[in-house]
Amino acid sequence: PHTSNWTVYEPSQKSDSFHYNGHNAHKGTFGHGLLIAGTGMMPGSAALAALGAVSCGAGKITIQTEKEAVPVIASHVPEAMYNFSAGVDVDHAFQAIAAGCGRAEDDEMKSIVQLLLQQNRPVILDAGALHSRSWQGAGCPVILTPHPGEFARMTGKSIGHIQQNRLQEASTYAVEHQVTVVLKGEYTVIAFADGSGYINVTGNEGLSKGGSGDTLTGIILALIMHNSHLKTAVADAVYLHGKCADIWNQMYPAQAMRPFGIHGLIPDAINKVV
Ligand code: NPW
Ligand code: AMP
Ligand code: MG
Repeated sequence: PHTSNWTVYEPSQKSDSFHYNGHNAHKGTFGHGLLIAGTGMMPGSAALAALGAVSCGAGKITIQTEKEAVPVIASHVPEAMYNFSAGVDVDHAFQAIAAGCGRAEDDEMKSIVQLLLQQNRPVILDAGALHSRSWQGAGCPVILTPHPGEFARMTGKSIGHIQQNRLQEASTYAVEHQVTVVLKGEYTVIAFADGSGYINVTGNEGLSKGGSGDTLTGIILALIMHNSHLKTAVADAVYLHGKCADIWNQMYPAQAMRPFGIHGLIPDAINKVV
């Protein structure tokens, strides 16, 4: 990529991501997000994503999942509502949609993604919703959040090659497919369709535990709904997620950090910015 278009990301106090006021605010002001996530086998992924979303200001969250997943999710996120349909109710008044956490890359997920790309709200695709395909012609902003293993599967390249060329590979993909790519891992890179991008410097190995990425998906969902500037919303989300782990490390060892603890650190992470 043209590295002049790439910068280390520093959030601004003025970002709409952190402006949560307004005299007539009500839950509708802050957006109703749809989270298509979790299964009976992996209910925690949906709970972690929903916790990320609610803790970052989502007004309402509806989770489309399997019935068996609900007791686990509801015990951790009583704010969430549910939808058990197999398809997607794209007519519903959601402001943004995130899909894939705790889901397999199966035919059902593929047809859901197909439907999501035909509507006009921003879509965040993670885990089982990431597969090699052309995203071109999508009617909506598309944000892909692969870790290096997922990005290797999407591109057909090796994890080693991806890791040695993180900026180049993420940027090339983003420009070619006209999507936003959040290539996760140490120094997450956020590549945009116009060739520009950010490098995130928050976060540490305390996040290297199954479930951290699911929380990030929920945080992006929330910030996308109340920050109409998509680039800033995504970058603020990645920054905050990493900042939670950095705040933890000021008090405790990274080893003892757990993904379920991330959402509890979000208030401190936001306070450090504003
Ligand atoms: P290796 O072999 O470890 O070195 P998968 P997943 C590689 C759900 N979850 N740098 C990794 O490499 C998710 O949402 C549910 C380099 C391996 O090859 C998904 O739906 C949870 N390599 C599903 O589980 C908690 C890296 O990628 C491959 C890398 C499967 O997701 C856990 C693994 O990727 C989980 O979130 C890096 N930074 N990061 C729950 N509680 O419900 C990854 N790799 O096969 O897509 O497996 O990421 O665990
Ligand atoms: P996932 O693999 O989908 O669970 O996502 C893991 C999340 O934790 C991503 O947001 C990664 O960027 C983050 N993460 C994992 N390991 C590290 C690390 N060593 N330094 C910074 N962030 C990390
Ligand atoms: Mg993941």
